[in-house]
Amino acid sequence: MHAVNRHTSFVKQTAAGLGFDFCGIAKAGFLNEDARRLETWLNKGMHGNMHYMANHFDLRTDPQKLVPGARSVITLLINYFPEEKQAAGTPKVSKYAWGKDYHEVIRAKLNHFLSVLKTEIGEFAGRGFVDSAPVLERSWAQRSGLGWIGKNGNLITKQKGSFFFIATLITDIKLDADNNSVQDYCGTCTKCIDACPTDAILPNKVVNGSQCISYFTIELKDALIPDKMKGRFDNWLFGCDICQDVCPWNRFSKPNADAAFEPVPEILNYSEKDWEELTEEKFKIVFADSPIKRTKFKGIKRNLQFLNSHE
Ligand code: B12
Ligand code: SF4
Ligand code: SF4
Repeated sequence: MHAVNRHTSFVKQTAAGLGFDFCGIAKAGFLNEDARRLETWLNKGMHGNMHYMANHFDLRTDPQKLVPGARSVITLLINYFPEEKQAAGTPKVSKYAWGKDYHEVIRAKLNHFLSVLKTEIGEFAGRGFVDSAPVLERSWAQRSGLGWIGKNGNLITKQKGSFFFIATLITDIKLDADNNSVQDYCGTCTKCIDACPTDAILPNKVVNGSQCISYFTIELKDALIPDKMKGRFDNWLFGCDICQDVCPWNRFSKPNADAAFEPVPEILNYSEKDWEELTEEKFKIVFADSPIKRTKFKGIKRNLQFLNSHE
């Protein structure tokens, strides 16, 4: 018992020392209720063209299938709330995409975290994930007591809101789990549901991915955005922050201090005309390290055209 506690406190201290904003621990196991929610979501086609979401159902709902022998799931939150604002009237880019690509920034941090843990604890099985693996990251964050899943589907911390990336480390070390009886502080609020321009937020904390502006502007590949969405994007060029911007808990957001998330100046200042005049060559240079490159040049041009098409 003593040794278990020692590892737990070392994990927490190391996470804080490496600049992770929050660290919570849950016992690894099959996510029964989440599996049913995910199944319903997939059966209703709420993943749209994101076919990868229908893959690896077993791994996604059971960390022991992803990391054999897994005993603990460590969840780390990384603040990306920026100090700056985009210039008024410019095409909007969601805040998570203002700096360097978080996948790379956080993967490096996770590797460092793992190596420090191994020097202290010795060899163990452990894999770090951020975003792209079959892991229900928000569910684990909630299970490890870091916050609650709001009506807008996001994991919200009572202390600092929801503008956080989630990273997950699945390991076979036995650790003490955090108290996971987190209260839900949404109460009677419905601000996110009322503000979503495409009605993607449904009752019971279900977000229809295939109706979300983030899906249309980032995930929808090689296809035109459906006409029925015309006039409903509120000038969002890449992603959408509306359901978080209106959330009262984000009054408690504090700017991050990570140089890697320093905004690309063009994102803050580019007018519609600048985006229109942007060449593929320049796009590749300016957004070389940015999450924006996910849509490729073609995707940004398609989104821009879509925003203009109803005016
Ligand atoms: C696919 C995906 C999308 C899709 C679909 C969104 C969706 N609702 O699933 C699209 C492209 C639309 C999208 C958009 C965004 N995304 Co996204 N996305 C993902 C991804 C890759 C998978 C999510 C998933 O599993 N969806 C399937 C559904 C069924 O799962 P879910 O929504 O998480 O719901 C589960 C839990 O909420 C749980 N649950 C909810 N309520 C309750 C209640 C009970 C009682 C129980 C038991 C369980 C439970 O049940 C569900 C099934 O387990 C994750 C990364 C990852 N690997 O987890 C990032 C992730 C969820 N996205 C993230 C972000 C930041 C965004 C955006 C804010 C980006 C933007 N600004 O444009 C928007 C927000 C849209 C929104 N309101 O949800 C962050 C969220 C961080 C946070 N604080 O919550 C993640 C975790 C990426 C990361 N590593 O940081 N995303
Ligand atoms: S990100 Fe925008 S479109 Fe998607 S659910 Fe939130 S408010 Fe709606
Ligand atoms: S806007 Fe209101 S209902 Fe939506 S997530 Fe925030 S507190 Fe919950």
